[in-house]
Amino acid sequence: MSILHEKLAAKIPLWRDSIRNLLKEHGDKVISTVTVEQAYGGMRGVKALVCDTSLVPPETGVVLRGIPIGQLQDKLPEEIFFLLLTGELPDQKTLKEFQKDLEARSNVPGYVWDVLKSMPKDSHPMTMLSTAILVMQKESIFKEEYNAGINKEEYWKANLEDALNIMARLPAISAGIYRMRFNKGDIIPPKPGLDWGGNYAHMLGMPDPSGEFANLVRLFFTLHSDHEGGNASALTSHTVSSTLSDLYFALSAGLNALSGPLHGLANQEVLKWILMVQKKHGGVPTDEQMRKFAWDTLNAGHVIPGYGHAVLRITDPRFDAIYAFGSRVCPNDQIFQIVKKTYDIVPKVLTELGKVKDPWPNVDAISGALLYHFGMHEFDYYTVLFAVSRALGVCTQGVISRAMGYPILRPKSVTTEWLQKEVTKK
Ligand code: CMX
Repeated sequence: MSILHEKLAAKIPLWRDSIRNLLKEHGDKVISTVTVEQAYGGMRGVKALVCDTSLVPPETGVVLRGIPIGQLQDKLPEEIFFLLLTGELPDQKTLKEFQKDLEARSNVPGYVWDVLKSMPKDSHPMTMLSTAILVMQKESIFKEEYNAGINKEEYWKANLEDALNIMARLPAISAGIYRMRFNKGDIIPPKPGLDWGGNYAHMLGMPDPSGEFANLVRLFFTLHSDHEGGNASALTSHTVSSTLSDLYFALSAGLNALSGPLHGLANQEVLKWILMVQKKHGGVPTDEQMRKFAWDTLNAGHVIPGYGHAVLRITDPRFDAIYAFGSRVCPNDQIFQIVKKTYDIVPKVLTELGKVKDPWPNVDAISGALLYHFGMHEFDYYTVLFAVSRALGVCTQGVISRAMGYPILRPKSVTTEWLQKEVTKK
């Protein structure tokens, strides 16, 4: 049994009590209203979900279990998983025990590799990752125990088992996808005793004499782990999981949502865009050239990838963290320099456009530039790193949702005709 079982078994009854009391005493209090504009506008700003793992205040950026992301940059992703799930960072002894538990679960079933190998050679890496997770669904402990008739009070324990097994296998699967899809040679086995992110970097097989690539991977995973419950990937997973589908189904579905260019695929779109800037200007553009390039993108009816956010109203602190890393390890790298130039110019252009609520960069505006610097030039792969990290948030949210007994998600929709009548009612 995982050390997390013990921790959670002690906390869950307290969390359940506090929610029960909140509902009993304040269940009828209004916390949000919905306008017609919000109903048509992707429900932006409607407060109708609970997610205790993280919060995104628009003016500060994501806070994980009460700790701003900026203060967690030096934590390992597995520490973040522990934090999201329990509300506490593990001490060194607990961390070691948890890492051993993950290592013991990390063996990838052979049929996963067979399925991946049989996929079309030009499959998108996100299609491969989502497929790999889905094909492992037959391993689900939740499904098995549900079929055996466990009490619903115990659902979270089975979901936790699934979460841990998925987490443990994700580095090997995702790194294997990189090697397979981009003809990098044989799959590299994990190195016993290495941390979760470090092992992922090792299995990718990139040259890393300074160890800074592994540091970037750890930072990347820590930063992208969780971003409230309402973003498209977390919400999709939450919806699927609320039907009592297991976490294999839920995570695979959530990662399909992450694969859109307005969400996690934006990091690959950014790199494509930056390389176009580089090609057109033979290097770093002048301010005026950058400005024109940005306007040309907008005038062609495209978004500028990596800029804007549905919730944030500042430069994303996750952007700041990777910017600081880049300023330390590769300040003179040309791609990094172009990213800096976009940061100088694009917010002004988007502000001039007039309609963009957040003209500032999000994390995707910079993450790919650093991967590129370290020699990962296959930008189709970048969203996989986002996905591995986002699995931390999605899986922990899934365990907590079952522990709290949240019901099947089913908001009410109305027709345009209903709205037209409603707004003109006396
Ligand atoms: N470039 C051009 N136009 C933009 C824009 C951008 N970067 N960001 C927003 N806009 C436009 C919207 O498309 C919208 O235009 P219309 O009214 O013509 O439809 C208008 O500005 C208002 O949008 P908003 O309220 O500011 O933004 P939304 O909450 O609707 O959308 C987001 C948020 C992220 C989808 C949007 O900013 C965007 O498309 N950004 C580029 C893609 C990107 O970086 N996505 C990654 C986000 C982070 C993540 O999930 O990983």
